[in-house]
Parts: sequence; C-alpha cells; structure tokens
Amino acid sequence: MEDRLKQLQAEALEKIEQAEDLKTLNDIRVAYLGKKGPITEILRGMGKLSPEERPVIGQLANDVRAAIQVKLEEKQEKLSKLEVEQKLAAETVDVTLPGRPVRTGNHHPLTAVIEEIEDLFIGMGYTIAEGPEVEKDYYNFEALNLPKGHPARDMQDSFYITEEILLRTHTSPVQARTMEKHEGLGPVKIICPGKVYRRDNDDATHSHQFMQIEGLVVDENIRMSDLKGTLEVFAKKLFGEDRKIRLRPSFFPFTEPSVEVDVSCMCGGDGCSVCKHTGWIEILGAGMVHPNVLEMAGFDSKKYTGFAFGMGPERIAMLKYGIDDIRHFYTNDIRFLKQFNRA
Ligand code: 2NL
Repeated sequence: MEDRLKQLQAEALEKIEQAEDLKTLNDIRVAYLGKKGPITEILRGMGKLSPEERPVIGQLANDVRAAIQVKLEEKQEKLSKLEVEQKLAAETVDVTLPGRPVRTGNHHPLTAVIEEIEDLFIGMGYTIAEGPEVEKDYYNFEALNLPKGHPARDMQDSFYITEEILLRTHTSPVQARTMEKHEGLGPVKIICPGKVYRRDNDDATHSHQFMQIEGLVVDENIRMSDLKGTLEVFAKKLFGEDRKIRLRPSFFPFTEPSVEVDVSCMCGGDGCSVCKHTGWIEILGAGMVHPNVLEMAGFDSKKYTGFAFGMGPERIAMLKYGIDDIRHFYTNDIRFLKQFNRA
C-alpha cells in the first residue's frame, strides 16, 4: 500500500510537471484527487486496514494528497501567468507602425464641373430646374419652335420610344415646362443640368448620352447685353479672370438672334493646338428667346423678352482639364477618376 501511494505521488507529480495547459492540469486533479480517484479510494478503505497500518497509511495518503495539491497549485499559477503573458503578447499593438491608408472616394470630374457651374449661377440668383429624360415630342421640339417636319428635328438623330415620346435631345424641354408653369408671369431665372440623348456613334468627341446645362432668363427688358454680361462673368469665374469672351452670329431655331460664344484661349492668342491657332475656343451657344417660344409657353412676347444659353459640361471639363476623349467620363477607369481629387 505504501509503495502504491508513493508510486501514485511520483506519477502525479511527473504528469503535473509535463502539463502544458490549465485544462490538462484540471484533468490530472480530477484523475488523482477526485471523488473517484485512487487516493480518495484508499482513504475510504482505511477501515479494512489493521489498527497498526491505519495511522501510517492514513498519514502517508494525506501527505501524498497534500504534495500533489501543492504541486498542482504551483503549476496552476505558473500556467495562468503564462497564459496571460501569451494573450498579452498576441494582442500587442505596435503604435509606432505606420497606419493603413484609408481609401477615400472623390467627385467624378464631370460632377465636379457641373456643380461648379451650378454654384456660379446660383450665386447670380438662378434656381436649378429639372425634368423628365423621357419626354414628349411637344416639349422637346414643338414648344421650341421646331414643328413637325422641321429639318433640325431629324428622326435619325433621336431615340424615339413612340411617335410622340422620345429621350430628350437637350434640356430645353425643362425650360419650356418651367415657363409654362409660370402662366405668363416673369421673372424666370433657371439653369437646367441633365442627361440628354442623341443617336450618334460614340467616338473621342461624341457620345450617345451626355450632359447639358442650359440657362434661361425671362423678364421685362431682358436684352442681349444682359446675356453678354452674364456669360462674361461666367467665363471669367470658370476659366480665369484674364479670359475674354466673344460672340459670333449663329442660328438656333429657338433663339433669334442666336450667337456662338468663344472664350479666349489660355495660350493668350499665341496659337496652340487647343484653339487651333485662332486664340479662341467655342464654349457655348446662346441667343434671345424666339418670340414663338415665349408665346407657346404663355408669355406675352411684347411685354417679356429673354435670353437662353446651352453648353456641354463634358466639353467644358475637357477644356478645363485637358481631357482628350469624352469616353473617359463614362468608362469610369479608377486611374482616370483619381486624378481629379479636389480634397
Ligand atoms: C448649344 C446651344 C442652346 C438654348 C440652347 C433655349 C431654351 C429655350 C429657349 C431658347 Cl426654352 N433657347 N436653349 C438656346 C441657345 C443655344 O444650346 O450649343 N448647346 C450645347
């Protein structure tokens, strides 16, 4: 019995020594000191021993149990400490490491230019007006002095959905609708940015879908000089105070007279490939609103006059940033878009 106890002690101490984690240690405790363990069993069987053996074995069994207990506690403390150390080591944060860069987005260059233009006109008292992209033939053409059969409303150039409904080819129908809502009473002072559609084959300078920004002012005593002054302020704010504008006679069915507007080139007239050695770059079309357009929208063209203008923000953005292909705006290559980070 004595040998058995000594062997149990040696065995248990050895196993405790070898234990590498708290779970194993607990298993050892249960195996040796538990209710069904060998030492408990021996102590329980003391009654069967002779009176001489009883105190000797009892003492020894208690000593063995105490020795195992002490060793278990020692090891438990060691392993707990180790576990905490390992946990801390695993969770260490090196605050001196450089941070991971946070990827941020930025405005699309076209959005940036459109917003810049919008802000410019809002600053001059304009309101932004919007309307449907799927439009009635009436608002897209008829109300703009382009009656059925007019050579400028070539069926081949528009996306028709039915005989009377099409994808708008310009944002002018928004202006026609806004004027109509005013029921013949001025002033109207709006800019209309939005998507427009034309049946074109896409190339470096054409896109079947593109943006347009049109402006319209209708009131009493609106004159050509108001248009010129407005566009001069606009061009200087957008391209630089050193720029000039010039107006050339042109034709649009919805304006009379009509003009094409150039901004002086950044080369200062010395001649460069952007202005094709002319010193001038065309940026928009404009004119005095045709009396027919005013009358169709319910305005008395003897009392009211107005000016209107239209531009392509893609073209403006291409000039402003030196972009050589309109398709860049719509292919959304992140390497292209990232170059226009205003932040
Ligand atoms: C261009 C030319 C232009 C207009 C658009 C307009 C609208 C109404 C009445 C009269 Cl409701 N005019 N818009 C006028 C002149 C030119 O756009 O080259 N755009 C890219």
